[in-house]
Amino acid sequence: MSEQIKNDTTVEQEYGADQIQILEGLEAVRKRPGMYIGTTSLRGLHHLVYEIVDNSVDEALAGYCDHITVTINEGNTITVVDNGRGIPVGINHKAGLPAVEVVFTVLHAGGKFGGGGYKVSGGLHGVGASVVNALSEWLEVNIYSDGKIYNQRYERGHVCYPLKVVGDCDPEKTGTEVTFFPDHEIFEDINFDFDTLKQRLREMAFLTKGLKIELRDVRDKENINEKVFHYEGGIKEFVTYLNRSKTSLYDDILYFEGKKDDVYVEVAIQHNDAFNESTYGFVNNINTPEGGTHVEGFKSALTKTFNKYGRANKLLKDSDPNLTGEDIREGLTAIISIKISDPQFEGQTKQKLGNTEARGAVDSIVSEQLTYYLEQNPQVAKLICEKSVLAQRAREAARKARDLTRRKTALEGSSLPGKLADCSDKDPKNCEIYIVEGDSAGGSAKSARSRATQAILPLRGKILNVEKARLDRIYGNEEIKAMITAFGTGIHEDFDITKLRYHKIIIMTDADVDGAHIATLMLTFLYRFMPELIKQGYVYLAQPPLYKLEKNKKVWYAYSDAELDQILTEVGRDQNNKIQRYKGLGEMDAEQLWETTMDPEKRILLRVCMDEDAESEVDLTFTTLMGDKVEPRREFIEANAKFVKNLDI
Ligand code: TSJ
Repeated sequence: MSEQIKNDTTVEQEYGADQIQILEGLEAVRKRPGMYIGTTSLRGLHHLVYEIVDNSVDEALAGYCDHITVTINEGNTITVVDNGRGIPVGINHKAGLPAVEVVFTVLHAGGKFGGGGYKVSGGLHGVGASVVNALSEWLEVNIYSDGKIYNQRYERGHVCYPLKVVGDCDPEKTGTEVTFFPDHEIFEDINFDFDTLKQRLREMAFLTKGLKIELRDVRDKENINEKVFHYEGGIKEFVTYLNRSKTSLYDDILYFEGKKDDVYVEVAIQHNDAFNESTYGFVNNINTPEGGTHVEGFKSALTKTFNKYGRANKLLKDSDPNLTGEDIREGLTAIISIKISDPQFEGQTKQKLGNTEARGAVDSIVSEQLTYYLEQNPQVAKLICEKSVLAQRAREAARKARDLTRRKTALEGSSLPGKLADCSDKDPKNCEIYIVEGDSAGGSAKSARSRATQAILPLRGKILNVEKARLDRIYGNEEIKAMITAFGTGIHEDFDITKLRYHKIIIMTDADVDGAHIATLMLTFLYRFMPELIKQGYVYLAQPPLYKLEKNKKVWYAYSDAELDQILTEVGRDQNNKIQRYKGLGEMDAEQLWETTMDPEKRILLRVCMDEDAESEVDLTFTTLMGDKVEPRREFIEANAKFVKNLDI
C-alpha cells in the first residue's frame, strides 16, 4: 500500500503516522460500506449524491451559496457544482495538509477542519465527502477561489497528486465542483435514477428557501432531462405542493419561525377539506418518519392553543369536552423543520429525534405565534375550530358505530357476510379471497373457482373513497363491513393479523380505467385501515387478459398490447385471426376466467408492496408473481415490472 502512495506523491509530502491512519480509515469504509451509507443497493448509490449535495446546502445555510447544479453525466458519473466560497485550500495545521484534502481523505472530517464553521449536515449517515471518495473509482474536485482554479484527484480514496493550480478564473467567481464515479467493486448497480434524485433534491430546495437546485441528466444527448427547483417561500411552498390535489379549507399557509435554545424552528401548516393528517418532520433537512420531540412539541402547541382559543371565543361550548389533537389535525398538512447543532436520534431505526430542547423550542414558538395568528385571523380560526368540532362528533359517532358492530359480532358470532362464497379449507395459509368488482363477474368467479381454497366476495360498483369520508360513514358502508368481517382481523386497535382467514387477498377488477380506479380505492382502504396486510405481503392484484386470439381452433390470451403484438408476429397476421378485446371480467365465461386469471398454475398476480424509500408520498409498488408453470410468453410480459402508483389521488 505505502509503495503505491509514494509513487503517487512528490517529495513535498512525507507520509507519516497520520496519513497511514487516514488510509486505514478509508479502507475501513471500503471494507464495510454498509456501516457508512446503510446499503450498497441503489439506495446507497443515491446516498453518495446527497452526501455531496449536503455540503453545498450547508454552504447555502451559512449564507454564501444560492445555486447548486447536479448533473448525471454519460457513463453515470455525477457532477455537483455550487457557487459558494469554495472548500478552503489553505493548509490545515492539525493535519499539515490543505483543508480540501482533509475533507476528502479524513473520515468524519467535520467541525475540526476546513477553517471553522464547517458543519457536516444531515444526521443519519451524515458522514461526509471522504466516504463518497472512498467508495468512488475516482473523484475530482475543482475549487474556484482567488482567481485561481485548484484541482485534486483521488482514486478509491487515494490521493493521485497534491492539490495544484490548473488555471485562472474570473476573481469574482467562487465555488466548488466535484465529479465522482461510483466504484463498480462496491455497487452492483451504478445506474442513477433521475426521479429518485429529483424527489430528494426537490425536498432539499423546499427546505432551504431561496436556494436554486438544478438537476440535469445528460446521459442521453438526444434527450436531455432537466428540472429546476427554486422556492422563495420554502416550506410554505412545500405545504402548497403537498395540498396541490386537495381543496384547502382557507387560503393562508400559516408559517411560524424562530430560534430558542439554539434550535432554529420553522413550521408551515394548512388544512384541507379531507380527513387525513400529513405531518412531516425534518431535522437538519433529514426526514424523521418516526417523529420525535420536535413533532411532539408541535402537536402539543396545536392542541393547547386551539382548545384555549375555542373556549375563549365560544367556538367550543362549555359542555363540550376538549378537542383532541387528532380532531384538530384532521385534514392537516404540516411541515416541521428544525435545525439543531447536535441532533440525537433514537428508536430502533434511529429515525426519531430525542433532543428535549427541541420539544420546548417548537412548542413555545408555535404556541406564541399561532395564538397571535388566530387573534389576527378570526375567520380562519373559526373554520379550523368548526372542522375540529365536526371531527370530534364524527369520532364519537364512529366509536358508537364500532361498539355496535363489536356487540353485534359478539351476539351473532362471527357471522360472515351473505355475499361471501367461502372456501372449505380452513387453514388460512391455503386460502385465498377474491374481491371481485360487480355481481356478474362475481357470479362467473363463483362458478370458476376452486372451492376448497378460493373464496369469492363480490362488491357492488365503486367502493367508498375512504379519503373523502368520515369514520362514521366508513363503518356504516356495507362493502367495507363485508370485507372486514370476511378477513376476520378486525381493524384499528382491534386488528389482529393472526385472525386473518386468507393469506392471499386478491383484488380482481376489469382491466380498464374504471377497474384501475376501483382497485386504487380498495388499496386506499386497506392501506389506511389495515396497513399490516400490505406490509406483510398478503395483498395482490389479479391480472385478467386484455385480448383473446383465436386461430384455427387454437386460443391465445394476451395481457398487454405488446404481448398481443408478439403473438401476432408468431402466428402470422392474416384474416384467420379472431381477436376479441375483453372490456370486462363479465365477458369471460367461468372456464376462461379460471384459465386466464384464477388458476394458481397459470395466473399472474401482482403483490402489492410498500416502498420504504417513499418519504412525503406513499407509494405502493407491485412485484409480479406467476404460477408455477410459466409459459415463456408470460414471462415476457412484465417479469420485472415495477408499477408505481401514487396513492395521493
Ligand atoms: F462534499 C464536499 F465536501 F466535497 C463538497 C463541499 C462538495 C461540494 C460540491 C461543495 C462543497 C462545499 C464546501 N461548498 N462550499 C463549501 N464551503 C466550505 O467548505 C467553506 C468555505 C469557507 C469557509 C470559511 O470559513 O471561510 C468555511 C467552509 C466550511
